Amino acid sequence: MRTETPPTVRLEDYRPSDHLIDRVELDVRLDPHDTRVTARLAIRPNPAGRPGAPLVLDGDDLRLLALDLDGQPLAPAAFRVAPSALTLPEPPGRPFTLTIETRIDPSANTKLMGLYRSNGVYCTQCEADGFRRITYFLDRPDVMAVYTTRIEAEEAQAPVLLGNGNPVESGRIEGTGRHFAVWHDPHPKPAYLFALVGGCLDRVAKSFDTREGRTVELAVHVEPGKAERAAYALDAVERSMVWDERAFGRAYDLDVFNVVAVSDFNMGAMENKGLNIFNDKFVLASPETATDADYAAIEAIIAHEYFHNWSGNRVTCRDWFQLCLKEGLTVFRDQEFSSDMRSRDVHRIGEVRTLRARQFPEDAGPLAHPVRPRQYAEINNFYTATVYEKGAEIVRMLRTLVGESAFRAGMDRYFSDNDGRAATVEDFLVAFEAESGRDLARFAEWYERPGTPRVAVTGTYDAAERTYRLDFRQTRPGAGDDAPPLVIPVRLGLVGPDGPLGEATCPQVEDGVFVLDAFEAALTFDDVTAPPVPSLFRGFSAPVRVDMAMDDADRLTLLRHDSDGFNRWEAAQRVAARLMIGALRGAATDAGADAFAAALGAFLDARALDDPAFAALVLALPSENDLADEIGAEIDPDAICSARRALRVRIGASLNPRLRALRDALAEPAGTPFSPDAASAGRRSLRSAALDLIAAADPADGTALARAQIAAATNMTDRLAGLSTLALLPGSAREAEFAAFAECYVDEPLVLDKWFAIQATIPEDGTIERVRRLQTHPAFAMTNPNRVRALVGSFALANPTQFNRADGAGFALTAETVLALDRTNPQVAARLMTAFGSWRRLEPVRRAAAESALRRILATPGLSRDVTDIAGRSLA
Ligand code: 0A1
Ligand code: ZN
Repeated sequence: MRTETPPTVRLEDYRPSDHLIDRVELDVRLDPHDTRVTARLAIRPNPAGRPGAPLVLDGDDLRLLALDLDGQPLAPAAFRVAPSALTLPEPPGRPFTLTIETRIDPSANTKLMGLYRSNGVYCTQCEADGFRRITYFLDRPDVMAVYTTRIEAEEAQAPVLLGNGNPVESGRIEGTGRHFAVWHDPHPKPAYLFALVGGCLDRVAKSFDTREGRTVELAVHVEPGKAERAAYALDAVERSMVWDERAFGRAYDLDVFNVVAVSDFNMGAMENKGLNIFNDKFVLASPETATDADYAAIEAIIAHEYFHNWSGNRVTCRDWFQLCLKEGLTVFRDQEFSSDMRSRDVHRIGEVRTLRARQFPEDAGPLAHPVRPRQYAEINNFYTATVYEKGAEIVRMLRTLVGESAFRAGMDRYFSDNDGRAATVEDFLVAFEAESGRDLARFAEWYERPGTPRVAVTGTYDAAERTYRLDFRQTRPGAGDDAPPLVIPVRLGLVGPDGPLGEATCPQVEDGVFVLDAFEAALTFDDVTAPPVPSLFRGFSAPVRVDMAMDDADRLTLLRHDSDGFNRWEAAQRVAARLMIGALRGAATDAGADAFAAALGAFLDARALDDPAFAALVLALPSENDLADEIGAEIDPDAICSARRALRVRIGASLNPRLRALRDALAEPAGTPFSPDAASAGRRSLRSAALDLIAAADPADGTALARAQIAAATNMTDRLAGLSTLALLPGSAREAEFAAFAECYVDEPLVLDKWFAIQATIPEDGTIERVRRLQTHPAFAMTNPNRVRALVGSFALANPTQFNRADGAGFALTAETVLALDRTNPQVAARLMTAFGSWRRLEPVRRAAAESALRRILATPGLSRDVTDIAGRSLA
């Protein structure tokens, strides 16, 4: 560990590699502490590189054992070696083979990058730059090679040996207790997509025929004894394959597709070619251990990693600045998949909630960056909501602009023109320009600057002319004063007192979309027979903040009558947010809250049973973090929490009989088998949303109902919802249920994560002590990223009142954890640090406390590059 001022990598400095590697033959002899890797690399000068340039292979924490060039040991004067690079100052100016033997210790690899052991299973994580921890290499995505991998291990320790591509050969090495497997991947790939796995694993499998006539063996591998929990993931793999063939014409291209679940993993999952490696949280599911949200996340992440096979693997990124090219596009693809599997409106609302909860605050704080960043000190810190989620929104806007059919044709062209290549954002846009005939040069600006745009809108009705005029004005906070206007697709329509005003027309609106491409623009609708309510940014057609003065009554008209599901939900959210923010500024009235409750009641009467999932979202008021984001400055989380609680109490009281009736109507008849499908999940979510509001207004009743729900629960969704409701109701019942839960799931780490998380998010003063106590619980481990995220991550990112305590105790707890973790796993430590991302928007006392915690972190000797980067940018 060393303190370093991280060198900055800049997009403008990109140049092609001076050398290329065409073929890699790896021989990996696995051993818990002394793994030997022999890499035979077929290297040649790159015609596009500098002639005669030295060969500098990347390394990280490696020990070199032997080095040959074309079969001859290299003289010591012919190379230089360090743990972080292997240099041949004068490599041959012709193709040659370099054979490198290195030694690594997978058991000591606590960073979980490169080759490591998770619960005894050997596995790898190479994105973004982990391959250099396995062997010296040109570890950059534009160096693409064909890999053959021989894996050898003690058979008792690792009976299953998996690699990229197709299996070629396997066998025992007689008399040694060892065995081997050889895998060959015919598709050239960058090193970040390399993977291997060795361990004791059970599996579920099935075969799948692609529409191109290839029979593929699909398999999901999990820890012994957990195979039946892998069935849902396997089914999701198959559904993903079918969907990508139909929706994007993309078929799978190998004979096997393996998914492996491991328990120690820094991120969600990884799309290694033919061998996706997953955090087990996103594979394992049974009704007793996984919630509906878990099932949905498994489906989405299985799909995401699978879809990368084309968007990321067949077509990869030229450099890490283009990360959104694979990630934004693949998120868009997995969102579309989930929307097709589930309810599109409900899914869209979920996508926007995530974007607003994670990306908007990032874009408004010190860690803001463009979707295509122009520089980085540590690339692993750029797997962000901006690159992923805002990146996906850009693809969605592109589809809105060019239309469905040109979009699909553009995707086909992008894949075929760039197949087997490392591409750029420009390569992506060119494909859509060619298919749509539209100049996308100005649209490309979306990739270039940070900040969430604002669009201010005013509407004017002219009764005499029967016209309605909308004036738009866009601004780009955070993007710089010279930022040009963005091309913003505004999907919109007008709504009257009884429903959408279909007859109103406007020449600039085509297929319901107006393209705002100047700082200011106006629209006029004709034939508007009554004062309308505008429904703007339907389906959240652009990732912007919309400022429009509109009274609650008009918004509630939208809740009732808009044809757009997203905007119906949005209308209720806006009213709720206005009421809560008004209350904390002393400007809201009880009458406003009561009118809102009445409107919600009418809405529930009319629609709740038709679409329970949607109704549950309407009842879930904007979160404390949503409100903080909207307030934007001088934030007092305690005041926000009280204002939100007060509105929930009022609504809960006013709707109590209805909510109880709804719960009864939605109760499942005894003996109904559990199904994770969207409709069943929707009914469960509305029942629990109702419980939550009942409990807010009547804690005694809420406690009784929550306990009854827990006692009667036949699945984790209902049980956990009961426990979450109880978590907000201090008292002995809560503690008794917490204790009973822990006892019941003592051997289920993923379930205990939920228990850690619920307790870490209790908005009470005692939570700090509770979290400290839980850090010493036998089930907690700083070495496991899921445990850390469940306990400390939930505290720092999802408990605004306690993380932001005015006495600084929340910041101190988080800072201590970050510093302790940084010694073993800097990547996860750096992620935890992002909780400080909104510190400048706090009121002065909290702001000062956060700043001093940040300064303390930054001043700590021996800090990793990962944490130095986040702390440094947070304070800049
Ligand atoms: N590419 C993966 C996410 C991922 C990124 C980085 C990792 O290590 C630093 C690991 C996984 C995905 O998008 O799913
Ligand atoms: Zn991805």
